[in-house]
Amino acid sequence: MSLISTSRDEWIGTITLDNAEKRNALSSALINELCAALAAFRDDHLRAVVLRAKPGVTVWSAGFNIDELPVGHRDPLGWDDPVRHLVREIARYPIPVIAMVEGGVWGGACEVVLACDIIVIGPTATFAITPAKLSVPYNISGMLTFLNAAPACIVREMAFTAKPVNAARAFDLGMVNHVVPIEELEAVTYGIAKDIAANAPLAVSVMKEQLRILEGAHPVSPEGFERLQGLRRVVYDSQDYLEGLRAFKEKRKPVFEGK
Ligand code: KGA
Repeated sequence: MSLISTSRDEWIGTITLDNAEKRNALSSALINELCAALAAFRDDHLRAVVLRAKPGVTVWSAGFNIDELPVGHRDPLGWDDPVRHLVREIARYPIPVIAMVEGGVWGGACEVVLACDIIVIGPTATFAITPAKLSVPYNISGMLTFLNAAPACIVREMAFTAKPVNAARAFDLGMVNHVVPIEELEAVTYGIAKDIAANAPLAVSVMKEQLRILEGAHPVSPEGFERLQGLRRVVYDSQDYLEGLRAFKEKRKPVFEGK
């Protein structure tokens, strides 16, 4: 059974997350389907893609599929993890991707949405950066996605508290482009997609790539990189990491001891 559905209307493609039972958690299966849909739209030379969930969802996506996180002593969010693949795919995708969001956006899904080119949300949208709830060391490029999307003090508050930010605050902080009443969500989103599709696709595509490269222009020294990876390793080698996974499976609050 498919975990997403797709449709297209002239130059605009739509990908709809469609696994409500698992709250659209970003399993490798779902991400594989999503990447295949993106590839098909690219091959068909579409000009804008809308990434959405089904109307009325309370959870847009619950983030990384926690059941697929490795059980200890292995980087849970390394180069090859499915969310990293998807974020890279969206960032390098030659066509603008517009996230249309209602409901909760958690952890890795928050990064995916913030990696999209334009974000239009309804009043029920919320955004949470959740690694501290699980004792997961988020990866370095992922932290950069957050830093490029919100002021540093807000990223700190979101990452340290893991509390969701509501739609109005996300808009006030400049994290999203538009917050609109639910009945206008589709009209505003597809209006933007149509404006993009009416413009010169080569120019749009090159500007997207320019912005990606400029946003990523944060050199890190080899020593700095190794230090960050070493610090992350302490977290995924910890008992707290195992406790975070166990607590989620057992549907209880984790008890973290800082070791
Ligand atoms: N991974 C795997 N399964 C998940 C999941 C996730 N992230 N979120 C939900 N599920 C499953 C859940 O186990 C349950 O399965 C079903 O989806 C419905 O969830 O039916 P089952 O087999 O028991 P639930 O909890 O009953 O739904 P709800 O009451 O509507 O609550 C929705 C939320 C989203 C509030 C709740 O499911 C939740 O708190 N999920 C975890 C959210 C989260 O912490 N996500 C962060 C994932 O980590 C992440 O992205 C990383 C790596 N990170 O932050 O570093």
